[in-house]
Amino acid sequence: MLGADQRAKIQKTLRSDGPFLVVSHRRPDGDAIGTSLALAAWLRGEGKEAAVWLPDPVPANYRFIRSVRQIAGSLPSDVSDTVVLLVDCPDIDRAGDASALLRKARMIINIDHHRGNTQFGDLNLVDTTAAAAALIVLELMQEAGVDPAPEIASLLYVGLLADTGGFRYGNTDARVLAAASHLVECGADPAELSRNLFGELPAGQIRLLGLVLSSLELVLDERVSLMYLTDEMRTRAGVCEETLEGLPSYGRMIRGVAVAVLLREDCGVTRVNLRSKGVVNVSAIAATLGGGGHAAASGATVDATIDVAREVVLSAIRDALGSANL
Ligand SMILES: [Mn+2]
Repeated sequence: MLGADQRAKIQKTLRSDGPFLVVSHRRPDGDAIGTSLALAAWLRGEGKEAAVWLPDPVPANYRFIRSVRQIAGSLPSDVSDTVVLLVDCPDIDRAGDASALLRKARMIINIDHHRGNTQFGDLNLVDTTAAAAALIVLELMQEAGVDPAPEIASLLYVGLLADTGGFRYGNTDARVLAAASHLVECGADPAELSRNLFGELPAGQIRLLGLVLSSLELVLDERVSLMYLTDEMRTRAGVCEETLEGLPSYGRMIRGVAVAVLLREDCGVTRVNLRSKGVVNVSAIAATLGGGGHAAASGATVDATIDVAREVVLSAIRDALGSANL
């Protein structure tokens, strides 16, 4: 089994007294939020002290999760006695400004599934074949002989749903479906959780989706789709932030498109989301832009206006498609 030695040490640490602090990455997604809360709830269920802290606020579309209220508003000033568990975090710097403090923890445990994880922990459980960090935490629970309580099962199910796009992306495999089945047996409600995650949107988000879809551009022999999300579109739709799951994935649905790009204006910089059908490794493209992610879903930030970013991104994609000989 992957990292058997590290696993055994992590299980031993999880059985210790703690205290524990669970942290995930900036701009938290469903896997980061669900997995962090699930891990802390498991530890608390075992009688340990376990808090969750996230470097950015939980987006509105995840506030249906009741336990997000338990997320700490601030970090403790001293973590020298604390075991810090970083989940879904390829690098400790992804925890933002807190990373300097977190490095002073008694112990750092790194539980992640991103390729390119920097193995920054004192103990590292990095399984890049896992569809979600939630899957790794579930397997730790199963290994410890624990069936997740319904609340924990639901949190882990949210992680699986979010990272597989509702069990549709290329990372959907027998292992993640078996895990989902087990979580349903333990009390997760698949229809309700899917509806909460993908089907409970304010009208403004649908208006914004319409504007983004209308911006579609096909380039490079129609193998690359580009869509844009600008501040002007947010104003027209009457929303402050986009909370649509899978917004970057629409361009990938187009027949013949190998790489889908969503460029989002964000406070003077441009956020770049890249999606592929698995043939082109967009995590390598994101890496040339200083970002990262997975083979079929990655992202980067370009410190430039959306027009300049468009040229930078297209040039990186042109190089990648050229060398992939597609
Ligand atoms: Mn994840």
